[in-house]
Amino acid sequence: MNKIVLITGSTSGIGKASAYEFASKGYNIILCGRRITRLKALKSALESTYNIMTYVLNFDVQSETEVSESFDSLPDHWKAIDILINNAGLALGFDDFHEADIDHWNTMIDTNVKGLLYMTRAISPIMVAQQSGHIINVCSTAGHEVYPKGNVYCATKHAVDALTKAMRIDLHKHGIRVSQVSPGHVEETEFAKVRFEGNEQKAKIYEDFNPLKSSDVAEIIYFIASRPSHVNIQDVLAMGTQQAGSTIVNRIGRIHD
Ligand code: 8X3
Repeated sequence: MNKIVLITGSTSGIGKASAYEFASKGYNIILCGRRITRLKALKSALESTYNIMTYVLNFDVQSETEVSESFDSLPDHWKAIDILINNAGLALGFDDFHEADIDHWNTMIDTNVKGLLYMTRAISPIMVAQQSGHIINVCSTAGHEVYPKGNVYCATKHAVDALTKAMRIDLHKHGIRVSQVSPGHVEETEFAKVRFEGNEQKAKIYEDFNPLKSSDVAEIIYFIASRPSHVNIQDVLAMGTQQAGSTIVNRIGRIHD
């Protein structure tokens, strides 16, 4: 019986790269996201390339009702989730605090914090009943440092860091591992496009250095998940070689291409 991994935000970026990474290693995957056309395309691509099964759940993690109804709708054998990857998250806006858009703040808090809470609250009881499981939260370097105009995005990722620790404290006695990955700049994602609301010019933030790729982060997540059961990697803080901090980037060109 293949292990089951559930990935939120699986239709793009780190979530999609993780779906490919785990599929290539023989996991069955519950693909979660808001965009049904992309979910169906991903399901068909993964099943035709790898000898695995996938199950699509189309919902928004911001809605507590949608989260619990989606989880309840899973066939029983799909509910035995081994790994939960809380990947869904976004940055919206890049403004000084006094000028920021409160709707942006609400959406980031509802997705990055409350969505992660709803998912974990729905799935952790199954892991407790199994006395095994692994929760991997996608945090950020923004969960470890605060940078100008990052205000609420950084606050939500600091919350993810606190929740990773809190989950581990409460769940480790049930044999459940709780880990996180904290990447810096990552390309092959919609992060910049979403943060700058489709403004292609502003979203060009990776042109003069090599950031991480979404597949680099997916490989780290798989490494965390594939350690022997007595090993729990608590956090992996990773940046591209040309980055040394949230605001410290060697923008001399893409020297690694
Ligand atoms: C993504 C990294 O520095 O843009 O979470 O916040 S950063």
